[in-house]
Amino acid sequence: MTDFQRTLLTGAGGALGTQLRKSGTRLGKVVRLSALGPCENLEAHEEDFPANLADFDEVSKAVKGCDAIIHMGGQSLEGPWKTILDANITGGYNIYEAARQHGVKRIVYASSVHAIGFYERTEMIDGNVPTRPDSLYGVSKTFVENLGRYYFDKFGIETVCLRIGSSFPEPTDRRHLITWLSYRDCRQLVEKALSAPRVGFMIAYGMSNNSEAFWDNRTAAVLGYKPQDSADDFREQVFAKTTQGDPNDPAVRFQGGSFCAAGHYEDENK
Ligand code: 15L
Repeated sequence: MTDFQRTLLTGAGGALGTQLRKSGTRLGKVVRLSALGPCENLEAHEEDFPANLADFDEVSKAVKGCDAIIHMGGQSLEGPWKTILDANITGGYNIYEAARQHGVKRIVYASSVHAIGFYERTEMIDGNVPTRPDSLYGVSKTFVENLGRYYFDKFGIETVCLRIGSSFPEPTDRRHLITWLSYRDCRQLVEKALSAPRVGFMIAYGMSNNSEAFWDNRTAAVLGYKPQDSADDFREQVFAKTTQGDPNDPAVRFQGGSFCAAGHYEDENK
């Protein structure tokens, strides 16, 4: 159970934000929901606070009165540079700077596998390896991770960066058998990141209890995370529907999958 009085959940209208709402008051006594537009079906402990992440004044008003933030908002895939810049990079700065100005104590940040996507699948990495982004989206994730480090070192705001793998209802391809994070485990991981007594600045991976792994996730264990689900249960059905692929294809070779094989977004979407 968290001690936070009021927790801001950004990206509350997105797929994972919607799942996290099911954690109820385990996220905070009051949970302030924020998305670009209004959120619906509010529970008694929820309040709605739409804000554009790229607008500092709007973000500042949303953050004021909160003592914790779960920052899920922004662009969740590769996209136009301007979108990444506004929603993720400026948006991330606005969240941290508003947090500093309003005395927020802890931020849980939805980072991504794409911060380290260009590690080979044959490499076992932990949260301390240098980043190797596979996209401008991945670069934006490393930027906000670094904001978290800076705002902890200089101002003492704690951050847990969760490098989320593939959080979907179930794994649908062979890479997901390694990177899958069930919705239930995603909720637990965020709850633990909020309720652990002291986290400082920490990077953990968002994966379920999958027996195939390229992440050493001991920092998540430090938080008390004990995943309940496993992609192993879907192995047969995924193998029946998919093929191995060329091991030299960047989509198969690297941890970031298809993001590593894709060209430059702006070139391909003129
Ligand atoms: C992500 O960061 C995305 O938000 C998600 O939609 C998936 O593409 C995931 O990574 C993944 O690589 O599986």
